[in-house]
Amino acid sequence: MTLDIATRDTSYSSPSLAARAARVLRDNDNGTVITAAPKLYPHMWSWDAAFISIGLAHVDVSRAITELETLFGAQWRNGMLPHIVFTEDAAYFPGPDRWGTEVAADGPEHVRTSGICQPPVHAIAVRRMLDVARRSTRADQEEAERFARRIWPALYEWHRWLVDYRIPDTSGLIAIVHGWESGMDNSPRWDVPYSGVRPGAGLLPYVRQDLLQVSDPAERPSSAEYDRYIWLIEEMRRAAYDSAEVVRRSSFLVGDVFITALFSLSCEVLAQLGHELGWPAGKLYDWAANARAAVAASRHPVSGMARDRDLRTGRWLDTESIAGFSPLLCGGISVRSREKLLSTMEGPRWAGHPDLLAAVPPSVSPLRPGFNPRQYWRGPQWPVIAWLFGWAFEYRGWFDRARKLREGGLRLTEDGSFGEYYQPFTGEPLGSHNQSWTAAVVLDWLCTS
Ligand code: 9WN
Repeated sequence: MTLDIATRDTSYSSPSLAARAARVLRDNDNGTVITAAPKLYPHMWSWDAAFISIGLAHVDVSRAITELETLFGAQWRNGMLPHIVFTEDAAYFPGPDRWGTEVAADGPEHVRTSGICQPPVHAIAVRRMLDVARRSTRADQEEAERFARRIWPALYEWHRWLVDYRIPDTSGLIAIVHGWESGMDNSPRWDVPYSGVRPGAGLLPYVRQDLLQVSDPAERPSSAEYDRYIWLIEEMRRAAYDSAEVVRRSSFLVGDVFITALFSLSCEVLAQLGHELGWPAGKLYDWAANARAAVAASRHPVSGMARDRDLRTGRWLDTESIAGFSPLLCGGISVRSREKLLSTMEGPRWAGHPDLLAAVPPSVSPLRPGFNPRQYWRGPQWPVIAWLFGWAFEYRGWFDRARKLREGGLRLTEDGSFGEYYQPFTGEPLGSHNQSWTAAVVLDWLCTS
């Protein structure tokens, strides 16, 4: 499905790149939602929608608000924000029938969703949208403020659900029950826990549609990985998507350090927003502090990289990935440890690797055995991840570092293809082209220089 517009010989000027990015968001608007990508992902994804709303805020504040309202309109009655809100499009597997979330007592009415969640970046999106709107017209500013005030309790409930159901052990890490919840589906982070997932005889046959939408199937997860992904859905469906029961039964239960760090940061951001908008912080600062401490405690004693924890075996997962830099998102470590982590991130094993086209940290280090520069979360660079770290760096006041990530991100994406992810040495766009969240973060980078 790739559009033939991407070669590294092309490099658009900022205004025309911004115009192209805005057009991608417009073209991916199906009238109800802005789909995550034109063909590969014809629905609304939770964390994609957050980034999309940030990009949209630069072109149309009302439309940005609608996007988040649609997502929160699908929030489950128990507070969970689902990872997919389905449109009518049938060209994605697993679709709503396979998820079968109608069996859930807590599901939303009038809209079909998946039964898992994704990283909690939504408070960051609302914060960013508000900041952007405040630089626009008075009408935009007032509309964004009204919206932020209105959505705030729903954001709080979403965070509360994570605390109530997803901190099942004393590590204090937020647990995921499916690699898709991490947003980093086939990252080597999950190889060990997935080896404990054994698809049973009840795994009904299925046809993958994702492989039809990319030029090279090797860029996507393997069939063995997919069997496990789909089996986990079967397990959850059998537990009727009861939040507590799913955590008790799922054969995949991992404390995700990246989600925990984002949760900590988002709690802090939400508390500060509440302060501005007249909502009490409730437990947000406690939740933020506990999550921050859990991230700090997960660090490898030698490398200082944060680690996930397999909660089924009680073992730390030493696999190094971009998630190892999670303490840089939420803080909570000493200045010395922080400097060490920053120099690892910017050094030759990661973003400063001499062969990279752009100084953006890849999903795993090019020096790691098994690094694959073309395969999904096993090596490529993801612009949204660079944006997230850049935003967090700016939030912490590290403006120079934030600027460098922004420059790296723009170098990566200046060909105007808005790839889902990029081959780090050549800058070849991979996966889907015209991916909405890539266009959105490019817009944000360009409009706030
Ligand atoms: C499964 C939509 C989503 C992103 C994820 C990314 C990928 C889906 C898939 O696409 O996941 O949720 O089918 O591969 O890994 O981060 O939200 O862009």
